[in-house]
Amino acid sequence: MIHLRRLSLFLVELPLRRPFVTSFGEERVRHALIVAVEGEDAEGFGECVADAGPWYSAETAETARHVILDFALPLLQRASLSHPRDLAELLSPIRGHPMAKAALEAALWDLFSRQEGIPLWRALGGMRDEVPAGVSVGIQPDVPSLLEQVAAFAEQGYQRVKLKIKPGWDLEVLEAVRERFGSLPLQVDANAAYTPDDAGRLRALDRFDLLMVEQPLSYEDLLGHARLAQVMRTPLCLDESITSPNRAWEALELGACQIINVKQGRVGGLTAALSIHGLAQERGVPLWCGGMLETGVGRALNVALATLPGFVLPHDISATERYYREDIAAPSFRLTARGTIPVPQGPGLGVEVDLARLLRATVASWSRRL
Ligand code: OSB
Ligand code: MG
Repeated sequence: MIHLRRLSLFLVELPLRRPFVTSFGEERVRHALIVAVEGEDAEGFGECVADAGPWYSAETAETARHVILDFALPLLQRASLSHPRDLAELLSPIRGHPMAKAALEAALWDLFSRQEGIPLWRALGGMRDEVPAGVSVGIQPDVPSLLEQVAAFAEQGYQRVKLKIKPGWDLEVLEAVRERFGSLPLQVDANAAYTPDDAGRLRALDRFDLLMVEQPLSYEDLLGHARLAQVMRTPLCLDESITSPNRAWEALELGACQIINVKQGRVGGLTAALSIHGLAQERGVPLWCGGMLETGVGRALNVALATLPGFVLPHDISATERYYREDIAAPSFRLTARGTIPVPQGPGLGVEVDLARLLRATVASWSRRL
């Protein structure tokens, strides 16, 4: 049984080392809602991946706080859970809000695995002690700046580079990157910046030998992606569209993607991510773990998930120093000479939240007894 005494939320603002620009906007500061649950003899932490504004997803850090405190907490107070995987069922009366649910579930997984004295990756059924690291490079002011950044990341040893694209920052840019880095494993992510009318432009991406094109069309448009997949040689990967195991099943049934970017925070939690993993394993669909510029807490969650056997492609899991000067958790994640991130071996997340740093980054907090 998981006995909970207290639930606390910390809204933190952590400045990014460099602004991160995508087709949907620019992020200079990461706004993260950190969830802490206090059990009998241990504490667990989770991180909500929702941003300050509803640009990547409908959820925001503020809607997550509202849903966790005003709707999830009362459900939690009336129930007793024997395992973190039971939370999703308990919260099922709440429609939507997968990011809010995932953050709470993550804290329970951390608490549970700490109480069991095992690392989270083991509790999830993982099987790796390091995970292949990729890096996601935002839209740059000009092509020379992009080439400079890609060169630096390739030099550091990242196993593949993902370029953010949008109409006008795509074909010419890829031409330049391919010319300079002939054999570098490359993929692109449009964050839904194209429409079915752009099919011609998207087909032109086929000549750059990309590992995949991620989320070219609207988050709502599974059928559009299925039609696009028919005319493209490059595999399609979905990110924003996959908000639950059921949506993953629909996408695969429709042929809307050949690859899934799994973010535990986007699909409703680690348990939901495990069911997507099961689905993908049955069908031989390759998975990789996406990122949302998480702090060390969220990064530890992603690393643990990426140890599962179906996660076979390089992840958007980069070293801490790629994102932050000072993180709220320690130790930080480093890139090995092999281009991997070692999996922490301590109990739970395997990283510790530095309370002083957490409080320094906190702009608002809430705490409730359970
Ligand atoms: O689409 O994968 C995305 C960051 C914020 C929001 C959406 C995305 C991303 C990234 C960065 O691509 C991945 C990372 O955390 O390194
Ligand atoms: Mg993406």
